[in-house]
Amino acid sequence: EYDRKWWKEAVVYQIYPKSFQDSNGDGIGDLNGILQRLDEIEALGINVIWLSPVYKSPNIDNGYDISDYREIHTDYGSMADMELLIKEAEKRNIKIIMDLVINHTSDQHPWFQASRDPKSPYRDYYYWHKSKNGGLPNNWTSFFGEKCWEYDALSDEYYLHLFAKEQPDLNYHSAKVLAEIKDIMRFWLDKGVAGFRCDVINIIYKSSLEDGKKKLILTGSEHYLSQEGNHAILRELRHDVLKGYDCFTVGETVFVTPEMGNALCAPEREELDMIFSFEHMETDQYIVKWFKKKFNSDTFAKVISKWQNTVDWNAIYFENHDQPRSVSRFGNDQKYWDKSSKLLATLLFTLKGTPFIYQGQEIGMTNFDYKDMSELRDIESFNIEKLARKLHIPKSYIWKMMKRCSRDNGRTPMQWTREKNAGFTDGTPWIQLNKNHIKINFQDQDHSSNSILNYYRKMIKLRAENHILIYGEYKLHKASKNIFIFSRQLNQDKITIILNFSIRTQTVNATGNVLVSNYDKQYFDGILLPYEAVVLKSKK
Ligand code: TEU
Ligand code: CA
Repeated sequence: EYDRKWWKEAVVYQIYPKSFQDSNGDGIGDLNGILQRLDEIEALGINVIWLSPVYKSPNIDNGYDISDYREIHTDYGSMADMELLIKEAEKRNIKIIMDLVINHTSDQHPWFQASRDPKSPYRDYYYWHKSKNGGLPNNWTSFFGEKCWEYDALSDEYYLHLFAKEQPDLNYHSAKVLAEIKDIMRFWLDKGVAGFRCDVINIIYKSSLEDGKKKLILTGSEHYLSQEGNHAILRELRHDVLKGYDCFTVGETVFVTPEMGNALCAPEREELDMIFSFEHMETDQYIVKWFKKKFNSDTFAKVISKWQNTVDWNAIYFENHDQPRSVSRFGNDQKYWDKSSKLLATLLFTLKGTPFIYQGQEIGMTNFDYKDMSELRDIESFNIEKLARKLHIPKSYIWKMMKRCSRDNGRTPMQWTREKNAGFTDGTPWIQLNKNHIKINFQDQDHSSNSILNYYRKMIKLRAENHILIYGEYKLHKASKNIFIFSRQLNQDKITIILNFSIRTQTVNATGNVLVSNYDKQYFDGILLPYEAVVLKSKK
């Protein structure tokens, strides 16, 4: 038999609170808003909600800069609202996992403020260093395209920040830091949350601060990517905290290879339960995401297959709050918007691993329709734009980069209705809605039996009712230009998934009874229409 785990059988729904549902007209989504939408989430068949950060934060990076891990941001409500949300979700058999952002804090966190004093007991919570030869302490570069040392006049030293300068990195060489983190984790687990999504968790331990080998991106990363000290921390958190609760962890792990992935989430290592790997999300870019190349479904399929074959249990995802919308990227958001959204859903729920849906994906939300920089809100976009201007990249090209790659593509508010502001808010939204909510919205799709939304519901139900789609062995049959075919096998049963990633008709060789077709076909004759997805059942 196979190793059953509730978090393997679950489907997770990611909520980006700021853009989900506003309940008090201030234009910002909030906890009460989520509470009002629990029925919709339940009806989708969701078992777990991953809540992007709702903690106290100056919101330089929308909550990924935490100034108090035990308080709720007043924009989102109160701790009482949070407790109510956990309770109401539980009534619907929905668990909540929190975002655990522990590589860095906000520069407004009391720890950091205290640490600016060289004599403070908090000094070693962060990396403070003197300038080296009149320059920065080392030559590392940050994730957001800037230098990663910031000078602080108060202490006349520099501090390390791998992200924005308002996000100083914590120093895990100090045992006090890890002890604090353990307490924070217990605090939330005791409130009844069912685990954590761990932000950039494979870079938290810096084994040295020496100069890095000069690279196009992330100079210095060989000193902090998946270091042995990082593995030791994860094992310690598992042993001292997580083991005592019925919970799971999913690590957001940047720049991982399948081998590194296994070292982080193979069960016998007792570190993480699963990870978000990035390789499939990087198949449409050169080196960095800002330089896109044409999406090529066979590379996409091959990369996915490689991970399916090497990592036994992975988080399956095509979208999150850092990524453009999948239908605009891997599908076709014009003529084949409906079919290609459904094709991607078919893939999402038939791969081996725990599927994660990002809010709005279930109705096929697309990239933003903004006209210029003034409509953007993301700090990463602002920093990259500044850098690109410094490099004399033409303005029109910079805007093209933003349109295709800005994280704000995934952060436009949830499109609930066709009305003004799409039922997201009665006030002025903190970021503009996509005007296509007239065509793409939850309410209309709820009422239309063959909508994308209802297709998601159908696929989630199918997965829940067929253990073969959860525990069955993965086998690649074909990853060629435009065609991706694989199967799942368990005992004597076999389910074959056939996907046409092109706008042309294709012929393939496959037989079986049709379980699902995004064209509502009853039988399969080997002919695939544009963006057709079919799921066939047969015996081995
Ligand atoms: O993301 C980490 C991360 O790798 C991203 O910054 C990524 O490089 C970028 O989004 C690709 O466009 C996590 C969070 O998901 C992100 O929202 C935070 O900004 C970041 O960590 C810092 O906490
Ligand atoms: Ca609000």
